[in-house]
Amino acid sequence: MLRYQLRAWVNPSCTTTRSLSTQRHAQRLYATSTRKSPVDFAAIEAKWKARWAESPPFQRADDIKGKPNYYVLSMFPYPSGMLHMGHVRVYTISDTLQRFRRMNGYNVLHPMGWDAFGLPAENAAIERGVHPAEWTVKNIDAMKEQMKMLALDFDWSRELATCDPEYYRWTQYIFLEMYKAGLAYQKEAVVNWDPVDKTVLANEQVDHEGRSWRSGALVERKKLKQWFFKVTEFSNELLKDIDLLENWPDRVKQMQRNWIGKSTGAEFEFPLATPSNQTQSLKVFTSRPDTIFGVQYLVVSPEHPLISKDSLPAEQSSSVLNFVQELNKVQNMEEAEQSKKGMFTGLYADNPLTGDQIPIYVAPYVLADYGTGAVMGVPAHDKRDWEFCHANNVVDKVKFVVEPSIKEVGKPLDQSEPFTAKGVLTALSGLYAGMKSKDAMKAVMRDSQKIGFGKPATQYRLKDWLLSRQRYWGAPIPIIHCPECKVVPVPKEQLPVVLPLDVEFSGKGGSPLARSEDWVNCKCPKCNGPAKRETDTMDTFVDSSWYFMRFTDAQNKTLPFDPKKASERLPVDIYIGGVEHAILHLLYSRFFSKFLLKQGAYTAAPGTKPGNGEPFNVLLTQGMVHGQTYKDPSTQRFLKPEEVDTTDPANPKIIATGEKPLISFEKMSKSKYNGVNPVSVVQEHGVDCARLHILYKAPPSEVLEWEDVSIVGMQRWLAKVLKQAESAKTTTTNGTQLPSLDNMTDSERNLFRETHNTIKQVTESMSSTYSLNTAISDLIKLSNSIGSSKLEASSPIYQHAVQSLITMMAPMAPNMGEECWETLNGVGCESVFKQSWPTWDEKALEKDSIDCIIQINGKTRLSINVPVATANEPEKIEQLVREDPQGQKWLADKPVRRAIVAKNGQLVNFVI
Ligand code: ANZ
Ligand code: ZN
Repeated sequence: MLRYQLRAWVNPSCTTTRSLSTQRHAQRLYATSTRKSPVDFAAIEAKWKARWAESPPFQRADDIKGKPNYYVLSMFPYPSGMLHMGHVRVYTISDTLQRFRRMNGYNVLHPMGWDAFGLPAENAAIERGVHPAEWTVKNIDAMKEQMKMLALDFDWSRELATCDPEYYRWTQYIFLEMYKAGLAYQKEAVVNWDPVDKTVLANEQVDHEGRSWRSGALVERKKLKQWFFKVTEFSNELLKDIDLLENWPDRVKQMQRNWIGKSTGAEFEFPLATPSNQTQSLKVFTSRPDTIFGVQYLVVSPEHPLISKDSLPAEQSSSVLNFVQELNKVQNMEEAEQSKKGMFTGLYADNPLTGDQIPIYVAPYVLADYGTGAVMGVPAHDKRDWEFCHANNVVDKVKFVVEPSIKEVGKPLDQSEPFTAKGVLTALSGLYAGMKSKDAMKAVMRDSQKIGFGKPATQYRLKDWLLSRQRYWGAPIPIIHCPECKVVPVPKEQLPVVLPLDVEFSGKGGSPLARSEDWVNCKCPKCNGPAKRETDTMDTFVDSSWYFMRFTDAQNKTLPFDPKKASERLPVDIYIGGVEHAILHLLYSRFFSKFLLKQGAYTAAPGTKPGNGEPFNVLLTQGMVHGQTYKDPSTQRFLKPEEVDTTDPANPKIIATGEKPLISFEKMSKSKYNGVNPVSVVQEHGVDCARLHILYKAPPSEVLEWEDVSIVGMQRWLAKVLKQAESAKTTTTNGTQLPSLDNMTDSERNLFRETHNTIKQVTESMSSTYSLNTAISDLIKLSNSIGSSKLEASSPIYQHAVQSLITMMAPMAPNMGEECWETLNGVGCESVFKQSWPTWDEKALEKDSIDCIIQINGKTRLSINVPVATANEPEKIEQLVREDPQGQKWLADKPVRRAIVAKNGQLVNFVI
């Protein structure tokens, strides 16, 4: 469906829905496979792929009534055209969890789509002359094929691509809602400007020397009108509600808190010594009002309104304005902020609390968009102030007004570096001398409030979201600029504002949209006069801030999504993705979700915490996949795989020198030659082994060190389970004739206990701890217990064990899960995925006897098996010891004077 829409848009005459080449590609996948396993995984996978295509084992979420909903979501990918191991990892996790939920009777939503706008497509157009739309559609096709190869079960009926007009129409709709609510606005902001190509550059297009990736020109900072979302309106809610996110990793929550960065302190308003009619005073934000006596100067940011011809004294005005202009030529914002440059403005202010007159400077280390864009300089107690002060010789002597509360008697205060901690106020602090910082802050606040000099203030580091991009490949901002009516939103019934397809990509002379005159020129919806379209497009983070909502109702033609459908499905129950999105994507999604809840676009589902609009209940951040690198120990050069002889995997050698290479695991990258292509892994080892291996190698949230030597372990295990299925093959109906616990023999009881223990452990791993690696090791242990059990394969308890094993393995290894299930139950049986997840009997977990360590006079002598019922009865244990030949030897016929039972009966010390 999706491809239809997109293709129709790209090329209205296109009718193919599936390219032949990708079909052939899929067939070719297995042709080269070189397998060593006795099991023909390729054949088994091909068989089940066909079988599932014919009769899908799962119903789609919409088809099921009366079951609880469950929404499993993995972060949708950018369609680069090639899956990497990180993708394979995240989708394997989500597919496993969603299959588990279905088998537990949930009505699961597990959708997939494409984060399809963005720069790479546009670069491809500039470099290779392919249209971004065409390039994107081709990549989507290729990646979807690869996903299907991995037996990932997504609900493709809800597939979406953010570059599809049917999707971005609603992105535009939500933008208009934001605009109407006063949350989308325009203001000037600094952008990277390429003076040669005359175009705006994204940060990624500026190299570390500050040069344009294309023209090589030094990039300039230029102020342009930009669109913003007022995220800061939600600062407090976004911060406060982090506490509600019980199932998010603490690390991510802390990153969100730091990003929002709430800071409390004071705002002081310093009167100017000679006020001009433009400005009377200068406001600063400080987190340390206790240092007010240490203020030796004030500093404003270069963008501060005080830095203007009208406000500056005539004498200094031109040199100061020159200084600021020069600063703007510094390519890199960050570099400017790091620099210690500064200049005296010629202005002075009064400090009403001290009576001092202090100079005002301008310096780029003060940020325009934090606090008031001005600071009080306290060199003794702030590192940046200290550095600035020393670099510019601002004062003769730094004034230390706070000292450590505990210091050595007689030792003078160390004045060689700033003292930034809180402490006790020194004699230089006037009537506050001797107070602790904490008390001094209160006292200073009280006194300065009385004289109207200061007031308490809260600051957030969070800034409004600059969302406009001077790019082509993004959702057009649905705004029209009319000379008469100014900014006019595009009426909703005229959405989508579709990207024109016939544009030229040269990378020069501004954005292709701005040069597309037919498109730019339009009529004003208000006065019908000639007007122009906004040519900026939206940041791709806008697209991804609401896609999880669209999935709840992906085909809706009249709204972004139906409120009822969204309310039934939201919040997402579990969201899985890379930790690199821990800040922005999650924060913006939280912002959208809270906004849309307020708008009534959906309501909080019953049973969830009401009204907070948090979009993701559980967040599972998966770790990176690192690849094995080989380095030459003498030159530290990274070696290509073909330079290393790995015939003996335990002993790799550098072919040229015979030396042992240095081995480490690092982030996969071309320059380290350590990338792994998932397609070749699957070709070589099979889908299920690849899935199991990836889940087994590390807990989901930790770094996974990929090597495929040990993947044979998974092949062996799967072969073993298949054999066990074979041995337990049944013709009779299973599961009905299990003897009761009391009637089981010891061997039966043992295997039964192992089975139920495993069910309990694996269920917990799948539903709450998500330690899928331990789930696999628990299953391996169970198959070992089955292998070493003395029971006949026809024993109902043996069969029950094998059945449970296969059922629990199926979500992770779906092909082999089906194959083993069919082997066990005969051709024509129902899919393993139609089975319900096994449950455990708490009683079966109880051990009927325990091993008890026997000490005689404090020395360990033997261990005996004691029935659980007698574990805490020393007389009975003594009896058992005496019945044991070994025990009899130690106790002889000496009377026991005292018996001490420890560790719940697992240890008994007899004093004789
Ligand atoms: C005087 C002072 C004395 C400061 C001292 C700190 C230590 P947080 O806590 O992160 O919010 N500041 C304020 N506005 C600024 C701006 N626009 N650009 C750069 N720095 C700015 O930081 C608050 C502190 O950051 C403020 O407190 C101010 O320096 C600085 F011993 O004021 B302080
Ligand atoms: Zn108009």
